[in-house]
Order: sequence, then structure tokens, then C-alpha cells
Amino acid sequence: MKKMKQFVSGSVLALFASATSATIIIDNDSTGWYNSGLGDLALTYGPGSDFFPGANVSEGDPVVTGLAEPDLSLTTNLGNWLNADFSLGTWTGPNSSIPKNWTVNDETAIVYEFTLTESSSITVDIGVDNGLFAWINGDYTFGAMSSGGSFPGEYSFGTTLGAGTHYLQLLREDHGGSTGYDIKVTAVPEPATIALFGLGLLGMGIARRKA
Ligand SMILES: [Ca+2]
Ligand SMILES: [Ca+2]
Ligand SMILES: [Ca+2]
Repeated sequence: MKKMKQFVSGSVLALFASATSATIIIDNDSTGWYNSGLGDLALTYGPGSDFFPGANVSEGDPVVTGLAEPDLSLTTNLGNWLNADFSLGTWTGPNSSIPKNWTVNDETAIVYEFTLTESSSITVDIGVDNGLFAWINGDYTFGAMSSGGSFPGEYSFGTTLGAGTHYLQLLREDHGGSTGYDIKVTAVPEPATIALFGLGLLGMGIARRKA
């Protein structure tokens, strides 16, 4: 019985160790493709746009979550960016530094390329003054908008991706005051996620035995 107990606690420790091995794969120092040539898309899409409110808070300072994918076909400056083609539009890269601040009221776009050596659970934490639209490998994933200020974790979303090269495509929105940006993307290898799930099942088993 004692031997069994030691085995269990040893496994729990091993599972815990692998479950905490989150790696930061993108942060504020990461470089990528950058596009500062979009101007204020409110001039193209406004007035009354749900996606690009008027300059200098002229159409308010909305707090919105769950924004639908914006139709970006009216601007030619993005080119075919969601297919990792940067030959058209106003892109620099692939190793451009990504500034925390940009021209007030303008929109800017960023593409980070990253490679995973194994299937991983990805968590994207971003702060933006003001709004954010995000795609992963060209699939629309997240859209939200809030008032000024930017802090890590202001906007958060995640997914699971296989081994290989991937793209995180971001459109930063601003509608006045100041701008700001913080990003942290972490990856946890899938076996650790499975281990964490296993740990949960183990806990349930113990709880059930005690009951
Ligand atoms: Ca704008
Ligand atoms: Ca904000
Ligand atoms: Ca702002």
C-alpha cells in the first residue's frame, strides 16, 4: 500500500511539472510583418461603422465584445495578408519591430509567424488602445473594442494548433486619445494538457473513492 502511495504522488509531481511548461512564443520584443499605411479606416468605412468608429471619439468610445469579422475588402493596403502574401499593400517585414504606439485614429496591422515543434495549446493575451481584430492562419478568431489604456490580458483568446509554421494576424483599431499595445502569447504542448486532464480524472477518482 505504501509503495502504491509513493507511485501516485510521484506521478502527480511529474504531471504537475509538465503541465506548467508554458513557453512564451511572442512578446512585446517579437518582430514580424508590420503595416502602418492603412490610415484611419473610419474614413473608408464610416460613419456609423461597427468596426471603425469616427476619429477623436466623435462617434463615442464603445466597449464591445464578440465583434464579427470586419469586411476589409474596401482597403487595398492590406493586400492578401491573410494568406501570408505581403507583396501587395503597405507592408514591411518579415523582421520589423512592432511599435507600442502609432498615429492616433489610424489602424495598423501585424502578422507574427511562429513555428511549433509539437501540437500545442496557444493562449493569446493582448492589450490595445483601442480595439483588436485577430485571425489565426487566416481564420477569424477574435474581435473586441474598449476605451483607452492597454494592459496584458485585456483581450484573451486561444486555440490548439499542430506542429508546423503558423500565423497570428492582428488589426489594431484606434479612435482617439492615445494608442497602446501589449502582447504575450504562450504555448503549452498538448501532452501536458492531456496530463492535466488526466490529473483531473485522477482527482475525481480519489474524490469518488472517498465519498
Ligand atoms: Ca480609426
Ligand atoms: Ca483598452
Ligand atoms: Ca485611443
